[in-house]
Amino acid sequence: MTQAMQPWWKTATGYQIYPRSFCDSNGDGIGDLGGIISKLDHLRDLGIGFIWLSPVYASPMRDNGYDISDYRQIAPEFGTLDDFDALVTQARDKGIRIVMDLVVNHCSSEHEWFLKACQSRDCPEHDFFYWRDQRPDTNGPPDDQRACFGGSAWTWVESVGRYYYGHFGAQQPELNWHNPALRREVFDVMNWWLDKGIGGFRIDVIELIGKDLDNRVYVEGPDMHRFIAEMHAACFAGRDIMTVGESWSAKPDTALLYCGKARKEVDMVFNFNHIDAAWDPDKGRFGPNLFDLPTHKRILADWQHALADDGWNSLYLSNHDLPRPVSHYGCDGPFRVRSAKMLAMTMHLMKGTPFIYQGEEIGMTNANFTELGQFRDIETLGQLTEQTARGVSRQEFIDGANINGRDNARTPVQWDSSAHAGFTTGDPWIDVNANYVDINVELDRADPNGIFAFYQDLVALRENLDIVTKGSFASLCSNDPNVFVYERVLGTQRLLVLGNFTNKAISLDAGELSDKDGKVVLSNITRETLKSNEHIPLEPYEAFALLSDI
Ligand code: ISL
Ligand code: CA
Repeated sequence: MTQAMQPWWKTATGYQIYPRSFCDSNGDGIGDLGGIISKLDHLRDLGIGFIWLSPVYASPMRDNGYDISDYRQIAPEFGTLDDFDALVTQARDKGIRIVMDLVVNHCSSEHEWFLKACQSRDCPEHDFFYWRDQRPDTNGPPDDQRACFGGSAWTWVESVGRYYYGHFGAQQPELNWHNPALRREVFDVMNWWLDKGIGGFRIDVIELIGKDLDNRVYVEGPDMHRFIAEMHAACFAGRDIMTVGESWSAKPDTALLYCGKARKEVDMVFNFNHIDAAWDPDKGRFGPNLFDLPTHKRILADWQHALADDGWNSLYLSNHDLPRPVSHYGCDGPFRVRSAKMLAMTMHLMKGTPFIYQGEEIGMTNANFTELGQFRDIETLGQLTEQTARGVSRQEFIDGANINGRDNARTPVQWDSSAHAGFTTGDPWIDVNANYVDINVELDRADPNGIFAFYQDLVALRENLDIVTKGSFASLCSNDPNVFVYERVLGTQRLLVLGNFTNKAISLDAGELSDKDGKVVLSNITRETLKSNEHIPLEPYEAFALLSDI
C-alpha cells in the first residue's frame, strides 16, 4: 500500500506555533502573523505538513489568547484577517496546512456574550454560562472548588446576584454547553473558519465540555461524548481535515471513545499520561521532576497498544504548557545536541502523528529565570500566590517553576545571534534565553550534524518508510531503566529503535534484541551497522534506528 492511501495527517509531521513567542515582524516585542509568514521557508525546509497555531483570535491576553473575546477576529497585536488569509494561502503553497486552536470550553470575560450575560438574567446570553446562587447557609459560593490559575472557581456578579463558574479563573468563564443555542453559535464559528480552508482544529481542554457541576464531575462529564459527536456531525463530517482534542483525563482504556473511527468524534487526543506521571502527587507541576523511564515507556506502550488497530496516536514531548524536552528528559549541557536527537527519534518513530513544538528543532532549553519578575504566565503567577499562602517558600516555588512552569516553552524562538536572538527589533514581551548566542536557528542549520538536519531526516523517514506509519509496535527491554527500545514490524521488515536515556556509556545486554543485523537508517553518532554481539555498547544518549529483514 502506498502512503497516498492514508489520510494526510497520518504521514505528516505537525509543528506547533505559539505566535506571541515565534517571530515579531513590526518591532512591538510580540510575535505576530507577519512573523510566521516570514519564517514559512524554515518550516517548509523542515518538511512539516501542518502547523497547529495557538490562538490568534481577539483577546485581552490574560492567558495569551486562550481567553477569546471575539471568535471571528484576529487580535490586533497578531495582525488582521487578511494576514490570516495570507498565511493560509502562502502556507498551502508550501505544502503546509493551518490547524487552528479552538478554545470553546470557555471564552474571555470580555466576550460580548459574557458582558450581556452579566447585565440581565433574562437575556439569551445569560444561559451561555454556568450560574449558581449563593449558598444560603454561608452566603458564599456554591462549593469550594478552586480555579486552576488560583482563587475560587466561582465569581460573584452583583448585577445578576449570582456566581459564574470559571475552571481556570474569573477571566475565563466556562461556556454552558448544555444550552443548544450556545452549541449552535460555536459550530457556526467553527464552520466559518473551516470554510476558509484551514486544515482542522486542535480543541482545547475538550475533556471539560459536558461537565456535571452539581455533582462536581468536571472532566469527561456525562455529556462530553454526545457534544463531541454533535460537533463532528455539524462541522467535521465530509471535510478533509484533522482534529485533535486535548484531554488530560483520557486513558488507554477510554481513548477509543474519543478517536475510534466509528465514534465520529475526533481523529486523535493529546493525552498527558506520560507528562503528569512525572509530577509530584502533592505538589503537582511545580514540584520536582520525578521522571522514571520504565513508567514512561509503559505508558507510551499502553497507548500504542490501545490504538494499534483503531484510532490514532499523537506523539509529543513538548508544547506551550510544558518544559523544554532537552532540559526535562535529556541534557541541556554537554550532550544537548545528542540528547535532543535521541528524544526526537524515540518519540517520532512510534506509530502516530508527531508534533514538534517551536524551538524544539534546534534544541532550545528551559528559561532558567532567576527573578520572579521574569515570569509572565498566568498559571505560574496565580499558583505563586496560592502556594506561598499555603506555606511553600518563594524560592521553592521559583525552583519548581523553572523545572516545569509554562514560561519555559514561551521564551522567544532563537533565530540568530543578533540582539534579542533576531526575534524582535523592539523589547521582547518575555526575556530571551541568555544562551541564544550559542543556540539559534542560524547556527544549528549551518551544521550538517545539527538538530534541525536530524529532524529533517526524521520527517523524511516517516514519509518514505511505510513501516514508520503502519508498522506494529512492541516494546523491548521494558523494565530497563536506561534505554528506550522498541520494534516496529511491517510484512517482512523490522525497524528497531533504541535510545540511551542516560549521560553514561553503557553496555546493553542484547538478549532480547535478536536478529540485530541490518542497516542503520538514522543515528545520532556515527554507526552504520549493529553486529550480533552479546552486549551492545552505547554512547551517552546514543540513539539509532535499524532496518532489517525478518
Ligand atoms: O498544565 C496544566 C495543568 O496544570 C495547565 O497549565 C493547563 O491549563 C491545562 O493543560 C489546559 O491547557 C489548555 O487550556 C488552558 C490554557 O491556559 C493552556 O495554555 C491550554 O493549553 C486554558 O485555556
Ligand atoms: Ca509584533
